[in-house]
Amino acid sequence: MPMDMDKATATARAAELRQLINRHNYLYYVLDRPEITDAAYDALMRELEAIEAKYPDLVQPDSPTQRVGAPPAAGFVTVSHAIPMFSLANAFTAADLREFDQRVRELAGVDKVSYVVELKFDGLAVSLQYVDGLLTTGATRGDGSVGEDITSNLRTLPTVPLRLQQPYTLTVRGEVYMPKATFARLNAERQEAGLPLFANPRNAAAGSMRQLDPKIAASRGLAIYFYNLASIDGVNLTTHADSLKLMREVGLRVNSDWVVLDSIDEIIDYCLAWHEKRHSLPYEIDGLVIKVNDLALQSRLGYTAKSPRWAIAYKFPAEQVQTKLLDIEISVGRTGTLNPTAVLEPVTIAGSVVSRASLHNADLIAAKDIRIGDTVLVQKAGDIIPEVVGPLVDLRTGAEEPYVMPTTCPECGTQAVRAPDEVAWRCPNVSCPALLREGLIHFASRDAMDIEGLGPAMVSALLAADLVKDFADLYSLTQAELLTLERVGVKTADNLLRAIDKSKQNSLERLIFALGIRHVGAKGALSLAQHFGTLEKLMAADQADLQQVPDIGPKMAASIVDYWQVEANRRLIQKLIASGVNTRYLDATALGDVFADTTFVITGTLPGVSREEAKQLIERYGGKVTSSVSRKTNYLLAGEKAGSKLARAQELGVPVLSWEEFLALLPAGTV
Ligand code: 3B8
Repeated sequence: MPMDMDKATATARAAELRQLINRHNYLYYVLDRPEITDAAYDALMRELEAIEAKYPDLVQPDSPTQRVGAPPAAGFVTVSHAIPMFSLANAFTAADLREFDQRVRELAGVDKVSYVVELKFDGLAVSLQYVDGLLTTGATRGDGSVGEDITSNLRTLPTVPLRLQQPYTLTVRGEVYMPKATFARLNAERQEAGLPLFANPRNAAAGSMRQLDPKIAASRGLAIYFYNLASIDGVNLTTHADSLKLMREVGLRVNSDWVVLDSIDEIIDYCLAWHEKRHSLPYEIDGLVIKVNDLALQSRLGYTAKSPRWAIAYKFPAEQVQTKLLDIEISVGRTGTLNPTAVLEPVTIAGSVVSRASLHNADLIAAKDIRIGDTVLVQKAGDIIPEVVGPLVDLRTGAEEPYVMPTTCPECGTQAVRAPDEVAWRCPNVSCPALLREGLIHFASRDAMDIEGLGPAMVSALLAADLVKDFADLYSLTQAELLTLERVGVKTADNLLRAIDKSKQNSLERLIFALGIRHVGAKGALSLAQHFGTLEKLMAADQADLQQVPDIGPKMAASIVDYWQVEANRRLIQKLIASGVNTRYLDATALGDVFADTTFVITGTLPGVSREEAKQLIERYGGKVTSSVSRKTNYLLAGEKAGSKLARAQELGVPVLSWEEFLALLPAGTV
C-alpha cells in the first residue's frame, strides 16, 4: 500500500480487497477450483492487512484478516440450540438398512422413497448461525440441546465463511475434521516435543476445537464440511438435495460425493463400494449417511427422543487387522483385578498404532484358545478400545504356547483370589503398590479430580521417588520436591502444582468419584453429591439412606458403607479436608447465588467474549442484564471503547468492572 493513500481511497480499496479475497476463498475452499496462485492470494491478503493496520477503524468482523482475532477466553460459554442437534441412529448391516427403508415407507404410506446418500465425516459435529449473512455463533453439539460456544475457534477455519454470498439468516450443521496428512504431521510434531499423542484425527479435531486460545485451533489445519440446513429464513426448499446445492451457492463447503438413490438395493451396493474406496480419501469417514430427500416427508417422519426417523448412519464394520501376539502381560487394575493384556507386534488400526490390546479375562482366553505366538485378529471396540478378536488357527506353526494365568499378583506376589460370582482374578493385598498407582491415576483423571499433567508417567515417578503415599500427599508437594524428579523443570513443576491446587475447588461429585469406591462411577457420584450436598452428610448415611438416592442400588450402597468402615479411608478423608479440598456440591443453584438480585449493564468491547456471551455468563450465575445505566444498576461491565454508558455510570456512582475484575467475582474453578 502506498503509505500516502488517503482514507477514502483506502476505504474503497479495502472493500475491493475483501471482496476479491472472499471470492478466491470460495473458489479455493468450496468449489475446489482456484483461479489465482497462492502467492497472488497472499499478496492480496498482505495489502489488506497493511491498510487495516494503518486505518484500524476500517477493520470489520467479516474481514478475511479477522479470523484469529480473539484472545484466549477464560472458559466456554454454553449456548442453547434453538433447533436441537440430534444424533443419528446406526445401521451396521444390509439388513439394518432394509429395516430402516421398510419403516420409512410404512410410516410414509408409500412404495418408493428417494434418498440422498452422503459420506459420514468422522469429526466434531457443530452448528453455525448466520444472521443477515454474517457468522454470529458456532457451537458444539453438547447434549443436543445445550452445547459450548466455540465461535472464536470456528472463525479460524479457512473453510468457514465469515459472511455468506447472500445475506441469509440460517442455521447450518456440519462436521469439523482433521485431514489424515495433517493428523500425521501434528502427531509427529507432538512426539518430537514430548507431548501426548492424539489417538485419531477425530480426537485431534475435537481437542483442537476445545482449546481456549483460538491461535491453537487456528494452527491445527482443521476443515469443515456442511451437511444439513437446519433452518433458513424466507426460502422454501423441497428436497435435501436442493438444500445441499443452496448451501454450496451461498459459500458453505459441501462435499461433492453425494448421490440421490431410489432403492435400498442401490443404497446397499453404494455403501459396500465405499468400504474399500474410503481409504483413498484424504480424510476419515466412518460410514455413510442416508437421508430421506423429500423435506416434507422428513417433517412428517419427525424424530424419536434421540434421532431423526428420516435419516440413518451406515457404519463401516470395525476394521480387523492381523498381527502377532508376542506375549500376554498382567496389568493390575485399580480395584486389584489382574487384567491379561496382549502385547502385539505394532499395527495401524483405524488410524492409530496399536501395540497392546485387551484380552478381557482368563476364561475368555481359554474359551477362544488364544496362544502366545498366535497370529491374531485385532479390532477396536466402538472404534476406540483395541481388543483381540481371536486366533487364526490355520496359521499356527506348532510353536504357539497355551496361556497359563499366573496365580500370584505380578506386582506384590500375593496369592490371587477369585470371588465365586466374578470372572476376574484379583490381588487381595490392600497395600499392593499397583493399587496406589492405579488409584492415583484414577484420582487425577479427567472425570475425577481432573489434574492436568498428572498422568501415568508422572504418578509412577512420584511413587518411585517416594513423594506420595496416598492421594492427600499430592496436596503437600513442593516445587523443590518435584524438581528432584528426572525431566521435571520449573515450568512443569509449577504447572502441576497449580493444577493440583486448582483441583481443591472441584465440586463434591469429582471427589467422590476420585476416591475410587468400588461400583461408584461418575454418574453415581453425581447423584450422591446432589442428594447429600456435603461429604459429611454422605459419610453419615447408612445403607438405607443411600438406597433412597436415585441410581444407587444395594450393591453400590453396601460398597460405600464398607468404604467408610475402613479406618485408613477415614484418615485419608480427614487428611484431604485438612489440605483444603472442597467437600461441598457446587450446583447450578449455588452458582446462581453469586449474582442473585444483581443488575449489570455491559458496554464496550470485552476481551475475547461477545457481549451476548458475557450476558449468558451473568445470567448463569443468577444475575440480570439491562440495556441502560440507572440508579438501580449494580455494576457496569466495561470493555474497550466504552462511551456514554461509562460516563453515566461514573456520574451516578455505579461501580465499573473490567472483564478481569468481573471474572474475579465468580467462584473459583466454576467458569
Ligand atoms: C440429522 C441429520 C444428525 C445428522 C444429520 O458426516 C441429524 O446429518 C448428523 F439429527 O449427525 N458426520 C452427515 C454427518 C452427520 C449428520 C448428518 N449428515 N453427513 C456426518
